Amino acid sequence: MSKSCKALTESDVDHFIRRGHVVLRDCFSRELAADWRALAFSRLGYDPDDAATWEEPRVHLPSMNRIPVREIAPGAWEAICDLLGGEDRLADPRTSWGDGFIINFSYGADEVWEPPETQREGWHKDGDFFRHFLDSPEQGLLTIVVWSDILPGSGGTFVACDSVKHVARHLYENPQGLLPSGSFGHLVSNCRDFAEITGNAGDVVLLHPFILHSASRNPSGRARFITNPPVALREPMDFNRDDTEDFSPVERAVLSGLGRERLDFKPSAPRERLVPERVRRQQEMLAAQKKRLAMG
Ligand SMILES: O=C(O)CCC(=O)C(=O)O
Ligand SMILES: [Fe+2]
Repeated sequence: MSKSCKALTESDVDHFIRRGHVVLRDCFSRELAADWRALAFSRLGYDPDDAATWEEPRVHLPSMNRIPVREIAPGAWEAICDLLGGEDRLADPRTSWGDGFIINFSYGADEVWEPPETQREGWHKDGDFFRHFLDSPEQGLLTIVVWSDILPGSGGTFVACDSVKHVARHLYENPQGLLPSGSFGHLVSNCRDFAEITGNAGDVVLLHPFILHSASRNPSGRARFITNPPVALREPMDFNRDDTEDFSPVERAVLSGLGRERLDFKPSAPRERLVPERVRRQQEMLAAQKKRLAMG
């Protein structure tokens, strides 16, 4: 067992360890979601009521506005701290969420919609900005913040709930670290337990950082808004804590996936920050959008 949680029940934590995620409903204001969605349409120069103006099928916006998670969604913040072993293990107590939306307007709408079990493309582990090790601190948790109502078959993220152990084994076997792109997606062929993230604006899904996931096709005609902010740890994960009760649920899931009670893991190469092409593109996008808004 781990130390007691503030927000999550024992059954939430069990679910997180077995299926790599926990869904929290009604965590933040639907008004904030509506305001930031409306601003996103203005930033893009798209008409929210006319899908013919939605030029790109899929957009990943830079953030223009940010608010600390503890202010937007205090309950979700406590749950995040629970899964990481307490607030003092987080890199930044003022970790924020912003309006850097991943908008799925109509991705793959001209192809046949497939369920997660059979969709083969797009599976990945998040974290395009660092070299990945078993204990990496940069992406302590993956979150899906739901900013619009998402019905089934409408672009909700696909999740491979049983991917944590496969990713953990792959990272354990590669102590020199792995580059994010292309290193993990193939592991989805080992997975059998899939979910589609549906829900309402205001919901938050907290996922293990080793969860493989993929964008899905959206033939619904409704724009789907999420953000995917990482939560960084202050220190690398520790699979060899003196007291086993001090393991966070995220660490416990890794140990359970490896079939170990504890593990003295040491990376065999230096940690490395990467600057993804995405960041440069988003800086350009932000400058262009500020100009468009200023012109009214
Ligand atoms: O759009 C989605 O549903 C998933 C996006 C995603 O996983 C990503 O951009 O890393
Ligand atoms: Fe992702």
